[in-house]
Amino acid sequence: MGMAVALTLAFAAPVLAAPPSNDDYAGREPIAVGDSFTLDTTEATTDADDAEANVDCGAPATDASVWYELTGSDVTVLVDVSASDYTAGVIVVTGSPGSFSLVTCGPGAVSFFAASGETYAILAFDDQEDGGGNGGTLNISVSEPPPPPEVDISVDPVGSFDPKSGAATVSGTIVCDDGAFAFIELSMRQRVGRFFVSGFGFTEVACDGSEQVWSLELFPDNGLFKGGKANVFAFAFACTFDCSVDEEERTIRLRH
Ligand SMILES: [Ca+2]
Repeated sequence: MGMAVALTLAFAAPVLAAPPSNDDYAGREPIAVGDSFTLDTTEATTDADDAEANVDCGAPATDASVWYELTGSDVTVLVDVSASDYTAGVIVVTGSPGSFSLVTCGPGAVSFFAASGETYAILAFDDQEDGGGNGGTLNISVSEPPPPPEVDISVDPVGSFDPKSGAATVSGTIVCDDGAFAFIELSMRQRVGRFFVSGFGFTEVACDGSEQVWSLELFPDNGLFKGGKANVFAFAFACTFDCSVDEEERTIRLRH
């Protein structure tokens, strides 16, 4: 029976970390939709090219910056550095040093339409919003942003009113995709005698993909809401990276 001899080779950790090869514009690394990279940026530096790219952006700092290059293909792309272990920002420019033209910039993630035939330089950097350090583990991904969330609002056929205050309560349901954030605006108009009484309200909903009930108290701008018919216009928009809209207009009945 033989005996396996394991040789342990101890590799010394590098004592001097070198700046990443894409520290400067000239070393920019190709990146494409679907890519996701991590990179140690602690030795990356900032320079005059960063400052030029930041002129029309105004990020608080462009420390520990590294460059990527994306070739457009007529798709909207999402560049996300928010999973980095420091506060990272993104600047996207076209052109070359001395003639940069800002496409977009922002903390955490940006999205933009990457046109076919255009080359985009992407700068990922430490914006120092966390107050210190120089870079860290950059986590950068390029993907197509998710489609705008689905949203569907409905208004209940019967609402209520308070004869004392003249306020009305209108309710309904909303369904919107999990993770989206929705905003509901409601306006109501009721004919009371020779006049119209109107009211307006809004509320927010954290979407979870299931049907959720909303209810809004509308205070009349003038006069008092009363029993009877009223016209309601409900408008909902739900957003992730993009927003979508749904609206419903209906006549409801107000009861005491
Ligand atoms: Ca740099």
